[in-house]
Amino acid sequence: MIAIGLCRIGAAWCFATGTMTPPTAFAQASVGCAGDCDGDGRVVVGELIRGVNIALGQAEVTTCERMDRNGDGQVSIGELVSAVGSALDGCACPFDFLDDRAGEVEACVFAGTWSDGCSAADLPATFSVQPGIVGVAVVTGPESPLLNFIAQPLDERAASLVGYAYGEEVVQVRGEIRLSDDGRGLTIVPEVAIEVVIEGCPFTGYDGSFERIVSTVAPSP
Ligand SMILES: [Ca+2]
Ligand SMILES: [Ca+2]
Repeated sequence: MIAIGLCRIGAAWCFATGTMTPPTAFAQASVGCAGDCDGDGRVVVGELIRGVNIALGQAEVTTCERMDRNGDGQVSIGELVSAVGSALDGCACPFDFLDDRAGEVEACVFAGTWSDGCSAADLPATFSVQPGIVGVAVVTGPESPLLNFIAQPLDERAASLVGYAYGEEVVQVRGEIRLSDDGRGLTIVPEVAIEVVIEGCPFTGYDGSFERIVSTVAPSP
């Protein structure tokens, strides 16, 4: 059992979660930057070609295990798309919850949108990853506080919801945050209803997408 405290990146609030048992997956190596076969921190055309060859069954997955994000021994179209994203956007912020480059990149922040299900407009949101913490900040209206979710990574694609903060209120809540296979869609599923109303709708869940890296924060020397 360990005691951990969580803080939202760039925000003034923190809260402790008490004692938690770290998930066993926590200590396992992650797959790192999508498509970066040789682990040099970038994805080049030759690596994309290797991924295509694996997808076509013309090469073994062992020739580039970082293409196979979900470890099923195959390279899917979604996994190729992730690798192309790495080639275009760089490897500094891979779209997963466990990052074996965590010593080099302290925090990654992505921007996206979500729909609350009863509003026509998509609302801005940010998604941040730093070692051991996943955070999602949701715009709830022009005059309303941000709704901040905090979660603890379980594996590359799943994180265990710890709690949320809304204005002065900090509430512990269980549930799950999950990334889509291509790493660009994100859902938040709390186990119980969250007492926050957004544009007249009670918050029941989140289904959003994240396309753009906003910033990276280099670790302190
Ligand atoms: Ca590479
Ligand atoms: Ca796969």
